[in-house]
Amino acid sequence: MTPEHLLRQLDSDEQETSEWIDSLRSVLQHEGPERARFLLSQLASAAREAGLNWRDARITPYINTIRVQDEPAYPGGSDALTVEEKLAGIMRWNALAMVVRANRAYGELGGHIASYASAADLFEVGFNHFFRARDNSNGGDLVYFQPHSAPGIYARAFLEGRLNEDNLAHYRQEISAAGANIQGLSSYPHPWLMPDFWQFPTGSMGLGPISAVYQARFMRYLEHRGLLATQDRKVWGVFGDGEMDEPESLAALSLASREKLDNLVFVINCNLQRLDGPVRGNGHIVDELETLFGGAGWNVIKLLWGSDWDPLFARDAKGELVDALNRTVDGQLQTFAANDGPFNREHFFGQTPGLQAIGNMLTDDEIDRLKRGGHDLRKIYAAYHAAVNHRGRPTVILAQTKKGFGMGKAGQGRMTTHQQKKLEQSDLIEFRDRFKLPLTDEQIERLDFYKPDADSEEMRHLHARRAALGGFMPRRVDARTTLPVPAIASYASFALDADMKEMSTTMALVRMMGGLLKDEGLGKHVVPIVADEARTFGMANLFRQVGIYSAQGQLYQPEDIGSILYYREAKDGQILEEGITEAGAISSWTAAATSYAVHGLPMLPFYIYYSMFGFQRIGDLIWAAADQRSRGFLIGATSGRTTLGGEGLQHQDGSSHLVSASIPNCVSYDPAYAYELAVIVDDGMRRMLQQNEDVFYYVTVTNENEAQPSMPANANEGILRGLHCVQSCDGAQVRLLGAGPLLKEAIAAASLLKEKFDVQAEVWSVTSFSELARDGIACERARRLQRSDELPWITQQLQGSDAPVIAVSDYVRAVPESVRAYVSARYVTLGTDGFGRSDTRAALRDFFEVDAKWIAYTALAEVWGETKGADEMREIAGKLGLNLDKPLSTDC
Ligand SMILES: Cc1ncc(C[n+]2csc(CCOP(=O)(O)OP(=O)(O)O)c2C)c(N)n1
Repeated sequence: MTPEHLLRQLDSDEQETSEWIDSLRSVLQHEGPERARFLLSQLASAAREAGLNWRDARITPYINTIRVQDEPAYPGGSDALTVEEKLAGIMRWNALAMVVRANRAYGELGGHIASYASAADLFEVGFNHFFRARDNSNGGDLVYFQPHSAPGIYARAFLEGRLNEDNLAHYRQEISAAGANIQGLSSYPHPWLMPDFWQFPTGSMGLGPISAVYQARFMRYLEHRGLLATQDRKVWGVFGDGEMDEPESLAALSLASREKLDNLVFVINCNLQRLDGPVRGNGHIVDELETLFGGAGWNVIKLLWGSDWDPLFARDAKGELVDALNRTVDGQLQTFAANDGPFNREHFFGQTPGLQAIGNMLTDDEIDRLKRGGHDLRKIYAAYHAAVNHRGRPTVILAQTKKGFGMGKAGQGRMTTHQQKKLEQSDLIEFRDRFKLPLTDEQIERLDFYKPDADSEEMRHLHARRAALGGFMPRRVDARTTLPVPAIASYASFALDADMKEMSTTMALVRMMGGLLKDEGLGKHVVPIVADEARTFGMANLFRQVGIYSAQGQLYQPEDIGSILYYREAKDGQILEEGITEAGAISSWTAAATSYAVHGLPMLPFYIYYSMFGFQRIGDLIWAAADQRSRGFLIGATSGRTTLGGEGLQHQDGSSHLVSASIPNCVSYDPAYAYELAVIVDDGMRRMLQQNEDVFYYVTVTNENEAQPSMPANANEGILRGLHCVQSCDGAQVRLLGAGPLLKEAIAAASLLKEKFDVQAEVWSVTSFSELARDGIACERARRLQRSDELPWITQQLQGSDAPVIAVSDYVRAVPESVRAYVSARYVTLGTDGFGRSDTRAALRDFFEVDAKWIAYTALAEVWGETKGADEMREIAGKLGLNLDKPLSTDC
């Protein structure tokens, strides 16, 4: 039972109630809304003082928020409405034809009809009246499109002349299309595969909403820092009601209102269904979302009923209709959507005599065609108009629609409609008739695409509207703008000439960033991002240097104002301090990392985080950033399963390099030395900012202090390709490959081997197993396919000796295993498979068998091979202080 219904039952004195309400109405009429609001808040505080514990129910009745009398006139009047309705019908048909055709040809391709069928009108009003494209005078609006509505966006681009029949015929056939020199159409918005079209990949539910919020916030950041005028631009997000179940969808709602993002509009397509069935069969998803968004401080607009309901509400003097709508749960509303006029008359309007009388105002056919708000262009326009004019808060429009709208008995409101890709001829004919499409039965049978004549009213209107709004969209532009990259010596000479000074690679990175931030050309484009770990990484000095971004500036005197590193928030602050939200921080990073294309303004974000909470926790957001052709640095700090020490199981990362290696445009490094890091940062900046390569860098740094050598001569290429020699040795009996923080263990092992066992070892630093493996795969393939004789870098470097090679990494063994095929000598890997532990680095490295002693033991076992028996090896282990009977690290 809804609150209003309950209230009515509880009303013990209806006359008193109506006197109060009349007073309010009279105040409103004679003194206006401001006074009414004041009185209500006075009442509320009197209630509070009296200890009534009264709270406003956040749910409003199940009707439109915008009253009929407040609706603005529709631009272009009824003529425009008629043409735009026709256009929406054409888009629906072409989208449907595209999906059904593809599946007639290849049943496995999939695709969706019902989602766009429900969203078409929401999109059309946006395209015809609100969504502004980027043109010379305006950066334009940004729209995050519901992914499985993509067919509708293609259908529109077809009418606009941006896509042709060949493109549409290659929906979900990107590879075959490329073979025929045609641009195929991606299943979902995909900037990697359709780089001139899609801007934002939204295919994974929940990522669109959080990305849209942080994009709107990033635009404010650019504005407040004086880098870009963004104030009259909007970010629109059109999402599904089912999608709102994803935690990421709701994760940033309070940030959006806290930051007063009135440049942000969400349109939630509440067709009340998700894939399997109703979103909230036994309740109202709209009311639930109203509470959530309203509670988070958003302006909420319910857009539930079309104009044809207005006369019915006008007749509803006793509130029976509103009551019935309040009572009717979503599962039932779906059933009403799936059934015809007589069914709805009997089961909805038949509930009470009063409702029956209201229902009698309409024929069965009119009842059948009663529109939900999200299918009524006039109502949609009113909601969008209110949203874009609302100040001080973001707006959400909860638009009620019917899933599979117009798909007839076979589809509309059916449980199975989400995945429906085939329609019977009779359903297609019904669809044609419903949307008055000028297509013959044969054309319908053949699923012909339909494009009105160029000089038709529809086409002229469509082009005129887009011209007025700045051109076509979505459109992705990469103007290939470059940024100056400072000379490496200007910010990293301390690392290149470290001369055995002690520091951690994290410290080195932060110092380099400090230098880059000061650079005259590049500095202002650098975006340092943290998720409440700046102090952990020694970044507190940047607080003062460049300030923490805050739209409000700093409204308080910070406790540490007297210190030189005080916590400085500023409206033009440069650091994005996101608080404890890795999902939010990576969304900011992506906004900055794609600014070169989205805003035509290249930025260079460094997001520095606990490496465990990166690829593992927010891997899907990183995948989407990759898809979006991000350029920037992800810095996995406090990395390494044995290097982080004390933190234990949930903090010690041993797998991020495995995942990062699987992302094609992610270049990963696990450097050991500050000078390696400097070379990597320099290279990354050059590739991303000057050569406009669509790559991003993942670099792990650690908090272990160590003596940093200066950079040896000729190391550059090896560092970047993944392997360089740091201790060569003529006639080495074994080669030790150490990665990142374990390089020093390999070096110590070499000394042990020499001093205690007279075994000569060479030591190599592996800066990137994944780059070595990629190179290996490419060379091997070229050898097979083109009979190329180029050897992989690792093979070249290690050739000329068949001494065994021992590789050690602070990541799982699968990381060093990835290059096995390219090492011709005997190859043994040591890694940190298993759960982390809280203990000292020394204890952890012994536990995972990756310390100098275990490396030395492993080397001896390989060098000596079968010449030494078990007893002798046990004796050696004893000398080294190793326990050969300890369990495997994965067994405990
Ligand atoms: C993270 C993720 N989980 C699951 C899916 C698969 N999926 C695609 S659409 C969909 C249902 C979407 O329902 P809703 O958001 O209500 O949109 P509608 O199609 O009803 O408009 C699901 C489960 C996905 N794309 N992403």
